[in-house]
Amino acid sequence: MESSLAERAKGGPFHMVTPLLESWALSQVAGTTVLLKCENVQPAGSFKVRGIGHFCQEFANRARRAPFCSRTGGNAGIAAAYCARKLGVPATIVLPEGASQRVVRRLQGEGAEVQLSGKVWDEANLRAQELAKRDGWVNVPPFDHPLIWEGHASLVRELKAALGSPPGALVLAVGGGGLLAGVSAGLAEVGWQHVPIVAVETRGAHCFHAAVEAGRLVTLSNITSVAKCLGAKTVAARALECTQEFKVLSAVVEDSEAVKAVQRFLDDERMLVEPACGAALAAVYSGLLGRLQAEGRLGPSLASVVVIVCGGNSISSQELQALKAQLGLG
Ligand code: PLV
Repeated sequence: MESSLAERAKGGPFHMVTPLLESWALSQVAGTTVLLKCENVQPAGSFKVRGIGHFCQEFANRARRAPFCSRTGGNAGIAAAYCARKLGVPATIVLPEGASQRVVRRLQGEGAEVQLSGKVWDEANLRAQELAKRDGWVNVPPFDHPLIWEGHASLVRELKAALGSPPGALVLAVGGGGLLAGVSAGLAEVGWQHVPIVAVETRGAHCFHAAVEAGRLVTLSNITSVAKCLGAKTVAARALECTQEFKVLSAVVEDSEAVKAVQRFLDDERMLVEPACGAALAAVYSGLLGRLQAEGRLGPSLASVVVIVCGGNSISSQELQALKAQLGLG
């Protein structure tokens, strides 16, 4: 007999416990122990499967037999398509026009239907909401939902289990702010709410930084950064709220710093990640951590720094070459 959706949902969770690796090369640069939380090895290629897997499982448990529908800069859609395949339900993924062909093929490989709509994430989002409403589908939100944050929080439980005592700081990238909100929830859960979070964006995708500076949500008029997966025009309200409850240090790096970080990380650790993740790595490689320490915003001697290597599928050796050429990095 065919298993029910709820039974298949019990086969989860869909994410894996990821390695926490000490990086000799990044530790040399930072002058303190740098630990890499390797979300790049998750199924579907990024941390996104934590939150989205949890969201999809919760819905499946409630036996809503609706197909999934997601809109995304790439990785959230791949995670949603992956979870839908595991659950045996159809998925339609809406991407902005100009999305990479490789990502489209990857989604189709997961069995999803792909629709292209709008120029940036927010426009694809409107189309996905329309579809969800019209056809009664479950709209899988990439970052702005409590179940997504609950799912991402598992990352911090793993850190607690591996480290025992809290790190000196945590570094992560911010797009729509789901990872930030989820990690914050996790920190509160394990009693580590005092750990500073360095929240990095690239210039041109800096909706969180703009909101922090203005003290209210800000909508960017356009996404100009090459880190398209950080390209939400407005950050989730919860991410901004987190700055009141946690020690969040918002920072912006240049595209060139993010892309250089991708190249250096590839050479240092033999792992290829996309510029969205390069933004977090640039906190170490570009000396941002040192500057925050010099400004007294981070303590002078950090026991260790955990960098969340969020991963990402929107990169290949060819794309990295093209990005470097585009930014004049040779
Ligand atoms: N990317 C989302 C949202 O885009 C997406 O649809 O794929 N690192 C990587 C590799 C990512 O893919 C993302 C988000 C982030 C970091 C940032 O995570 P967030 O959105 O939870 O802050 C707009």
